Amino acid sequence: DLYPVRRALISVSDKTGMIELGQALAARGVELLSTGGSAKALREAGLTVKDVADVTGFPEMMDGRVKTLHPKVHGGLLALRDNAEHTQAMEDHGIGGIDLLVVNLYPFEAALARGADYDDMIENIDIGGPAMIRAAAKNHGFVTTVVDVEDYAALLGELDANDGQTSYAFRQKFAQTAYARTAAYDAAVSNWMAAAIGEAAPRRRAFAGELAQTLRYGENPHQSAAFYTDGSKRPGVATATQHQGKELSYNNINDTDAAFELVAEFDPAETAAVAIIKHANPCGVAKGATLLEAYKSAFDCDRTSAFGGIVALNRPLDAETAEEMAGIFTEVVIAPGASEEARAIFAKKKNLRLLTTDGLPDVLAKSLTVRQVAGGLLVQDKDAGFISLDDLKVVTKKAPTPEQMKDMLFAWKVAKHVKSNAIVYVKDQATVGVGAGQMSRIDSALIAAKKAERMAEAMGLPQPLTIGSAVASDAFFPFADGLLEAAAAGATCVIQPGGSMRDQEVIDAADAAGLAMVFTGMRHFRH
Ligand code: 93A
Repeated sequence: DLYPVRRALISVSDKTGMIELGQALAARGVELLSTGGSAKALREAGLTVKDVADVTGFPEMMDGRVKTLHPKVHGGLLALRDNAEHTQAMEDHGIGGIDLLVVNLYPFEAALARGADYDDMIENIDIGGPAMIRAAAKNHGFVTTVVDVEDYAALLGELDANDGQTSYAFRQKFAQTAYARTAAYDAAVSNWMAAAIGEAAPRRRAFAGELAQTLRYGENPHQSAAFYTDGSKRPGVATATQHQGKELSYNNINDTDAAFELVAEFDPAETAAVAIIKHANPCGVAKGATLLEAYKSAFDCDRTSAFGGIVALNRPLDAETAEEMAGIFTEVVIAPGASEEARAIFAKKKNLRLLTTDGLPDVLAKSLTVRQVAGGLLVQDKDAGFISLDDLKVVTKKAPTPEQMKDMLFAWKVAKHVKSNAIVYVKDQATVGVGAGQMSRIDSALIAAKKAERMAEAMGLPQPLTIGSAVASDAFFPFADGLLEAAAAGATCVIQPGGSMRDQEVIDAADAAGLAMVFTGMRHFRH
């Protein structure tokens, strides 16, 4: 199953490592063919290269749109070397076999990331490259296809191990990668087009991912798992740099994402903010004049659950906050950067993983969330819903004070990131009770209040922090009972979407209890 590499075609947009590869191939006696820019660079490095234009007898034309789309190229890639008719056709038409194809495509994804305009995007759609990749990969019985710069070393290793040949298994594996690459490429093109024409539900939708990490297991040890990036390069857990500690697990990645997306709700230019996450739900979120202050307040919401939690910061980690965090067992810390001193402090905590990114996730960016159901995929816009003061409608006799308004808006932002049914109590820009994921709203209200009571006892406070708090509900109260439970816990103002058949009943109950209440007109279910 070994097949020799005698002739290679190199056509790459990303020229990283190309010269070295060309030299290594030439040194192994491989004849080189190449397209315009690639050929030029190889030649300038002193290599002997044949232009594809000389092979086809056609110049590269139409701004390069047509350069390799020719039977002399595709025949050389597709011909079955052990088929008499195919080899006869090669001979009849002067087609030389191409045993190795090295291609990386026009940088469509990079153009997308930099927000290129429509025409620029169109020009960045590679046609000849994918055509060659698909042809070479189809003929993996004889032809080796390489589409990633990071695979050059493996290719050369394979040639050395097999005296200038590649094995069938090697070619097959690289063919699989090649088809995944062209699939991902076309997925990016079609998703870009769907967005460009404002098509929310295209009849066909393609998804693709690139392996970032194989995971030891999934949510549980008997489930296998892997982590794929979507190519968007958005700041977040998928593109973060890990500075220390063992590999992240499936659950770590999920929780880290939840933490970072939540803390990104708070503009670092305005305030420091910290979120502590357990099982994808916040067990403490706070703003503060400093990260340290925010961290302490977030921690005080639910010290019990914060143990072994995942912490996200909206500003680069500083030394004083790192010092404070080092006192408690924390699984992961993610921040848009970390000072040298902070890193040195964490370096002593071997089990703590520190991740840094180049920035915060853009909470308003349009993107999709995908969830699998039996036999299908559920796709929706990511919840980038956003309300400001002007959107709020005061529905009670009592109007909230400016302080209450601030706490309600804070609670609302947090509630968006809490699994439904979500009830969030907030006092002085810090959560003081979070009720998550209950099947009844009243239970979420009760659980959050109960936790606040327990914290008050543990901290030796005279009364729970929910006394005098603002409370947010991610969806409307269907009955007055949930609201009354929050009032019993000491909440004095309420933020909720409104829109229930029994809104009036709920408003009356709020008035009777002396609460101020605002409606957002927007719901934040999260399941
Ligand atoms: O415009 S194309 O779709 N038409 C082609 O026939 C073609 N052949 C190769 N783009 C084509 N390519 C691409 O050119 C390759 O996929 C590669 O990304 C790039 C390399 O061009 P150069 O060697 O001139 O830098």
